[in-house]
Parts: sequence; C-alpha cells; structure tokens
Amino acid sequence: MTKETHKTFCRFCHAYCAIEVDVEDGRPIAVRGDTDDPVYGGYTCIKGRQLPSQYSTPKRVSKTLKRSAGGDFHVIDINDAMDEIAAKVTHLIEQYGPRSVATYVGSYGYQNSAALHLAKAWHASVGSTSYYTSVTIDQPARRIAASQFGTWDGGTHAFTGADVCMMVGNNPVVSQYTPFGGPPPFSPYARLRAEMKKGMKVIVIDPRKTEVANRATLHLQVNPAEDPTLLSAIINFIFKHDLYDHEFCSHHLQDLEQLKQLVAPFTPEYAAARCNIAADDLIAAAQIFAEANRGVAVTGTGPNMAPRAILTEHLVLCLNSICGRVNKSGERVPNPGLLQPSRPRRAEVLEAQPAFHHGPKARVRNLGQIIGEMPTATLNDEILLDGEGQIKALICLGGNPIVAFPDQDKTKKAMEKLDLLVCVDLYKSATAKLADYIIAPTLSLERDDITMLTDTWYDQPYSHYTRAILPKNEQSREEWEIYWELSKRSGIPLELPGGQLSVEHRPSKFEVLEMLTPGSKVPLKEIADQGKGAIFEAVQVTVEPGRQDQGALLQLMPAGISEQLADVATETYWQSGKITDAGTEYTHLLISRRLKHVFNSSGQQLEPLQKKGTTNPAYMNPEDLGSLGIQSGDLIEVQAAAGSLVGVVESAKDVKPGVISMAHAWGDIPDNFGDVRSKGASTNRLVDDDRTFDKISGMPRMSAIPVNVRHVPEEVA
Ligand SMILES: Nc1nc2c(c(=O)[nH]1)N[C@H]1C(S)=C(S)[C@@H](COP(=O)(O)OP(=O)(O)OC[C@H]3O[C@@H](n4cnc5c(=O)[nH]c(N)nc54)[C@H](O)[C@@H]3O)O[C@H]1N2
Ligand SMILES: Nc1nc2c(c(=O)[nH]1)N[C@H]1C(S)=C(S)[C@@H](COP(=O)(O)OP(=O)(O)OC[C@H]3O[C@@H](n4cnc5c(=O)[nH]c(N)nc54)[C@H](O)[C@@H]3O)O[C@H]1N2
Ligand code: SF4
Ligand SMILES: [Mo]
Repeated sequence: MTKETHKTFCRFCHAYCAIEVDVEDGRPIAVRGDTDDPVYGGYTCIKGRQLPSQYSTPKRVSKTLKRSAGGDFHVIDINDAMDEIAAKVTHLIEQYGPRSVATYVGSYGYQNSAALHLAKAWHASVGSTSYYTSVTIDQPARRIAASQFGTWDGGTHAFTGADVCMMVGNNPVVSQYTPFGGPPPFSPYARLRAEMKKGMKVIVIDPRKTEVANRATLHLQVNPAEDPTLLSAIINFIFKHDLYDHEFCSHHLQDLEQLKQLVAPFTPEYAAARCNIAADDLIAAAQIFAEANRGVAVTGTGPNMAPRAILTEHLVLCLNSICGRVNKSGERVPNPGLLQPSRPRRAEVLEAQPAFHHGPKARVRNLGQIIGEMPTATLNDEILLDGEGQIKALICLGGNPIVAFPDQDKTKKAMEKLDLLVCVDLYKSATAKLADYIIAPTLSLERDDITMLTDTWYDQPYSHYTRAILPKNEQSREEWEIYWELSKRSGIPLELPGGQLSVEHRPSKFEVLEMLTPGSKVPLKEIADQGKGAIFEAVQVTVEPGRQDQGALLQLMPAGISEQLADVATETYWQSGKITDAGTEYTHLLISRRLKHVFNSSGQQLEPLQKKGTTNPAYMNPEDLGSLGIQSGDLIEVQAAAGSLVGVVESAKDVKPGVISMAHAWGDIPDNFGDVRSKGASTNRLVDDDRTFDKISGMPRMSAIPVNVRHVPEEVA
C-alpha cells in the first residue's frame, strides 16, 4: 500500500483553496486545508473536503459515452468519439457556415485555467461567433456598466485595510465569491472578522438576513429589486450633506451636476418607504459609507439577476467614485496580477469603451455581442429559429443549461433540436442526458492548473501553479483539449497570445498555459517551481502621477442612464403594495441565493453532501406560512407569469415577509421531474427570456420574480 500527501488547490469552486490531498494506492482519500499557505492558511469548506468522493462515486462519467438512436448510452473510445465529432463539426460548417457550431462555457469550463481561452481561440480560427459563457447569465451588468463608465487606472480600494465595505446582494460567507473590494473569497468569514476587529464597518443590503448580514454592522433588509432606489437615496444624501470627495470629483468626473439633479427626488423618507426599511438606517448607511476613508461598495448576483441591473451597477460605480475610493498617486496597487505583462499604473482615468452595440448581432430581440460574447439568454432561440445563422451543434463545457438557463421548457426544446450536442461533464447531468456524446473530463486532481481566473482577485501578489497529482484517465479529455483535437483534425491552428499552437504534437498543459501568459510579471516556471501557493513580494507596483491632459473622465451619465433614473423616480407601483406582472396580481417575489453544500448543480450527486439536503427548499418567512396555512416541509406550487414549479417550503426567519428565497440549478429535465424532495426544481421554470429581458445584456428577470404560492398535495410532484 502506498500513501502520499500532495499539495494542490481545490477546484470545486472558484475560491481555489490551497489544500493537501492524501492519496492511497492512486486514490484520493482525504483533503485538508494547507495551513502553510500564506493566503488561505488552511481554509476549506464542506464541498472541497468531499473532493475524494468525486473520484469514487459510481455516478462519475469516467469513460466517454455515445447515445444510440434508442436513447441509451454506450462507451466509445475517446479518439473515435473525437473523430466522429470533428467530422460532424466540419460537415456542419461546410453546409451551414461557422456560426452553426456553438460553445457554451459553464462554470466548470471556468474551473480549468485553459478552457475559456482555447474555446475562444477555436471560434476565432473557424470564424464562428457562436461563443457563449455563463458570465452573460451571471453578472454581465457589472462589466457593461464599467465599460461605459471608464476605469481608474490605479484601481479601487482593496478590502484589506479598508474601513468600510458595503455589500449589495452578495453573500460571500456562503458563496466564496465577491467582486473586487469585498471580502476575499478564501476564508471570507475570518477575513471579515479580522478587518472588523481593526475597525471596519460592514453594511449589507439584502432582502434576506444572510450569513454575512448576521455579521454586519448594519443590515438594510430591502425589498427585492429596489437597489436603484436605495443607492440613489444614499448618493443624494451624500451630496446634500456635502460628504463627497470634491477634489476627486472636480478633476475626474463628468456630469456631476446632472447626477445631483437626477437623484434629488430620492429622499431618505421616500426611499425608505419604497424599500420598506427605516429611514434612519438608510441615513446611517450613507453616513458610515461616506465618512470612511477607504473601502468600496460591491454587488453580487442578487441585484444582477433583478431588473435594472446595469443601473444598479452604475450607481455603485457612482457611489464609489464620488467618495474617491481609488488608489491615488503614490499608493501601492495591492495586486497588479502576476500573469499579465507589466505596465505602468497611473492616477488617471482610462476612457470609457462601451462593450456592447458593436460586432455581430443575435437574430432575436435586437441584441448583440456583449463583452465580446453572444448573450447566453439568446442561445436557445438561435438553436430553435430556422434560417441562416441557425445553431446546429453545441459543445457544452462543464455547464448545465437545462437547469441553469432562463426558460427551462424552451431550453429543453433547444437541446433536443440540436443535430449535435457534446457535453464535457463529470455526471449524466440533466443536460448531458440529452447529449449525443458525453466526454469524460480530466478531473482537477489529474491535471495541471494555475490560479488564472483569480489572478487579480487576491489582495496580495499571490499565485499557485499545481501539477497533476493523479495520473490522467486516458479515456478523458481536458476541456481545452476538445478544441485542440478539433484543430488537429481540421489542420486549422489555434492562435494564442504567445503564438500558434502546434497541430502536430499534443501540447502539455504547461506549454498551453505559457502560451496564454506571455510576458507575465513572474515566469510561469518560477511559479510552478514553488510547488505550492506563494506571494511574490518582488512584484510591487505603485500608482504613478497622472499625465497632464492625458486622462479621460469617469462618465456619470452614459447613454440611457438619465432616462432610467427618471423612470425609477416616477414609478408608483410600490405605493399600492401590489405586485403585478403581465396583468396578473402576485403576492410574493422569489429571489436567488446559494446553498453552502453545493455549487450550482454540482455536489447534488455526492452522498456525503446529500446529507445536507437533497432539494432546494423554497425558504419563506414563518409569518407568510402562517397566513397561507402552510407548514414547513409541505409541498407548494410557485406560479409565475412564465411558468410554475413544485417545491418544498421551509420556514426561515431570515427571509423578509413577502419574499421567497430559493437556489437555482436544481431538478431534472422537465419530463423527468422525479421526486422534488430528492431532486429539487429549477427556478428557471419561472423565467421567460423574451419578455422581461434587459435591452443591452439580454438578461431576463431571474431574481425578484413575481409569484403566487399555494399548497399542493404530495402526489402532485
Ligand atoms: N434563476 C437563476 N438562474 C441562474 C442563476 C440564478 O441565480 N438564478 N445563476 C446563474 C449563474 S450565476 C450561473 S454561473 C449559471 C450556472 O450555469 P452552468 O454553469 O450552466 O450550471 P452548473 O450547474 O454550474 O453546471 C456545471 C456542470 O458541470 C458539471 N461538472 C462538475 N464537475 C465537473 C468537472 O470537474 N468537469 C466538468 N467538465 N464538468 C463538471 C456538473 O455536473 C454540471 O453539469 O446559472 C445561472 N442561472
Ligand atoms: N456554496 C456555493 N457557492 C457558490 C455557488 C453555489 O451555488 N454554492 N455559486 C457560485 C456562483 S455561480 C456565483 S455567480 C457566486 C455568486 O455569489 P453571490 O453573489 O454572493 O451569490 P448569493 O450567495 O446568491 O448572494 C446573492 C444575494 O443577493 C440577495 N438578493 C436577491 N435578490 C436581490 C435584490 O434584488 N437586491 C438585493 N440587494 N439583494 C438581492 C440574495 O438574498 C442573496 O443573499 O457564488 C458562487 N459560489
Ligand atoms: S471554498 Fe470550498 S469548494 Fe471552494 S475552493 Fe475552497 S474548499 Fe474548494
Ligand atoms: Mo455564477
């Protein structure tokens, strides 16, 4: 019997915790946090500690599968599968043009450090614009808002060392996710506690008293989808009480007076009544935020799934900027990113470059490319709509459209209509069950990776290159290899930032990663040679003075913002206390959330994690259950304008009355509902993508969904 311990990092989620894995006879048997790691310090979560069960579960797809005409899967050699897939792709491109072949990179595509880039390079090489990722059904509004606002080249304040942090619909203690300036995604609770001990004040804006709200200085339990109202009122208060950074505003902001005028109607009393909070709490939030010296407001998925996400994101940018929360000349950029080339960082604004309304158009809803990608909320229509440009084949890298995409029934129709669906998936997921091929992925411990996605998320210059610690399953492929295999078979090479990838010999992961990071501040080999995660202190970047007459201005009023703000100010629906959608009245708003023991639809399959629950409960306030005559644990039907689901209700005091808090990405294919108690249900049964969508991002209303609730007998599910 052999037993070894290896250092690596966990890729169950994007927190990339440094771990030690015990391997016995070639099988991982235990995971611990690596206490030596200078950033993670031994942190892990329940999901990461169950990594070994991913390798041992009989549910794992460990050989590549092909679906026969009868619908059954049989094992196929990976090379034969790739030959067949490549031939079909070539044929479709010849017959229907390159746009007929699409990629969707889901969350486990992101977890492989080369997948995204090689998929994109392949699409460029064949001229297919049908490239989609989960980002455009996640928080595209943040990227869109930033692109039309402009960027402070010195960066915004980091969390560590700040004296305030405002989180708008972000729950990093559970999600281990936070955008720049919020608690780092690794051991977020310890980080929060450490900074609060040093005096940081934390403000949380969330309809639920979340795990992070429980630890906050101040929690504003707002009504869902009212973030634009609340943020406008906070900004207005800051202007009215002269709490803003005049010096920064006068040099670097455009249209300050117009912003002042547009937020003027949002008094604390008006906003408090509309958001259903105390006006004093709103005032306290504005004062705490503006009177601090360092620290920013950040957003999470909550407001990004709700209507007017771009406006919310824009107002957060405005709030941070009027308070001058940027690294100024002479200050250190805490982490300039190690994998990118060096460049000077200056105390000036990089001009706004709106990342939309140029490039190829979608064939529906007058939408176009955003942040260089096609909007995922249009992918189903591009498959279903006949005619030129129709998508005939989809390669799905570690994603699960059936449970994650808006409009579940439409998604199922689309997946079934495809001539070719290839899923690279660890499980026979709801989507993979409909695939023509399920390719066994090379799992995280079997492959090299680097902390590429998180390179600029750390607030220190940290990086971790891990070698594979288990031998590769020869019948598997890494997500990026699919594209190299296609390139090799077609002879069309992939262009990467460091040059052309050979079609002759199979490159190693290290070679690929080197070609993705030419000119990195620290050579990849030096990072890899550490054998563990490390801080590269030598990488010190200080913000240089701005150049005379060179900087642009941050745009407080880009196109469309003034109209949207004026619209919000004139809305009256909230006065009646009634929620209507498509002419029908509703009683509740259903909001999104994350569950600690699973990562979207991943983890639901693993027995040790199933002990924490096998459904996505519909959490409701006990007051609401009382008035509806429903008991915790009952089955309920949740009915929205777009559709309905059956869920298991659970009483939760932390949820605001009138609100249902429910995680997405559960359940199975609609015809195969199964038992909701053992499989859950997708909240995307309540979402339609062609009615409530944002005109720029295409994102439909995926949180704050108007719904009615009724008790249903057990046999309905
Ligand atoms: N209503 C509503 N809808 C939402 C959201 C919401 O809040 N509300 N959130 C949105 C967001 S933020 C996102 S990111 C998307 C997520 O959308 P997706 O990324 O499409 O969904 P996931 O469930 O994360 O899919 C992950 C898939 O990867 C597979 N997998 C697990 N481990 C591995 C592995 O090691 N390798 C490979 N290749 N595959 C693996 C899993 O079996 C699963 O099928 O959903 C979005 N949809
Ligand atoms: N354990 C675990 N971790 C995960 C995931 C998971 O499924 N499980 N998913 C991963 C993914 S894909 C992502 S994108 C990140 C997301 O990370 P986060 O953005 O932190 O996601 P959530 O934990 O859902 O927090 C969103 C919060 O928004 C609140 N909210 C909902 N609607 C509104 C609204 O209209 N206004 C306001 N102000 N708040 C609102 C919800 O109550 C919730 O607390 O998490 C990632 N990490
Ligand atoms: S937070 Fe948990 S799942 Fe995510 S990387 Fe860390 S240990 Fe893994
Ligand atoms: Mo996400």
